[in-house]
Amino acid sequence: MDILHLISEAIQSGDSGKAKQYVEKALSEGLNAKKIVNDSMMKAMNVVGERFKNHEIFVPEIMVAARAMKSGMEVLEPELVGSQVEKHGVVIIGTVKGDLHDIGKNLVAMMLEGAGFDVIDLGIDVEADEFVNKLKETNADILAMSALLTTTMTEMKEVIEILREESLKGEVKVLIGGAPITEDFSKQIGADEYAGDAGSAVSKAKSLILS
Ligand code: B1M
Repeated sequence: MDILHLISEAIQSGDSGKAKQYVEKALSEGLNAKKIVNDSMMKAMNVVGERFKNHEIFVPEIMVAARAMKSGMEVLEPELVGSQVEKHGVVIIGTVKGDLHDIGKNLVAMMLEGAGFDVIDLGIDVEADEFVNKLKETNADILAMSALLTTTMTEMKEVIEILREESLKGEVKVLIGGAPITEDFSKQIGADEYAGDAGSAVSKAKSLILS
């Protein structure tokens, strides 16, 4: 079995030790961190998601898989964050209220940092007011929100409404993403940009700074 396959298997079975060990091995074999994430770790989480949808596994199994994914990501963090010198701007990021999913959000945060953004990560289950207060406090350039549930994605609209009410819309650019988010939804709620994955979140954030 090749190393990417081994990482995927370790994540799917929730074996954090093996996930960490195989990610370290993949790096030592010269594999690129982004390739490890995209061609192995993400795929593993998609398999886990499908199996959950089909009632083959349940929340506890997803939790151990998520833990294994995180232990692999910890190994990759220095590679993804790197030591970019040119600074692009400040991004506030968080997963919206009611939503506890943070693996994708963390990946986006790491890649933004790696690309030279200063990232303020508010974590998960972030209230609309918390986003807006942090924005006022820091004068950040971009407000980045993640949602993984169809039931929580509507929270993004609430945040944008508050930005409008407080005349902050336009002052800050709003970038959104997460599995259920689409370009149409982004337009519908008045976000400035939508990104489908962490790589495009970086390019969209850069273009927002220039716009
Ligand atoms: Co949950 N979960 N989960 N879950 N979970 C999903 C999202 C689900 C699709 C599974 C399924 O049914 N197939 C489903 C949502 C259905 C829906 O709403 N349509 C679901 C459900 C139902 C639930 C619960 C309700 C289950 C329950 O309790 N009955 C519950 C809700 C809890 C809550 O949030 N209130 C729940 C709980 C959990 C765990 C806590 C067990 C765990 C999360 C652990 C954690 O994050 N720390 C979990 C997990 C792991 C998943 C799946 C299996 C994997 C998510 C993941 O980490 N993917 C997921 C199924 C799936 O996505 N295939 C599922 C890997 C990650 C790197 O990808 O997060 O998509 P992702 O991020 C991508 C892009 O989306 C994008 O870039 C990232 C990488 O390129 N992106 C952005 C993300 N944020 C972005 C922001 C941007 C730009 C791009 O700009 C700001």
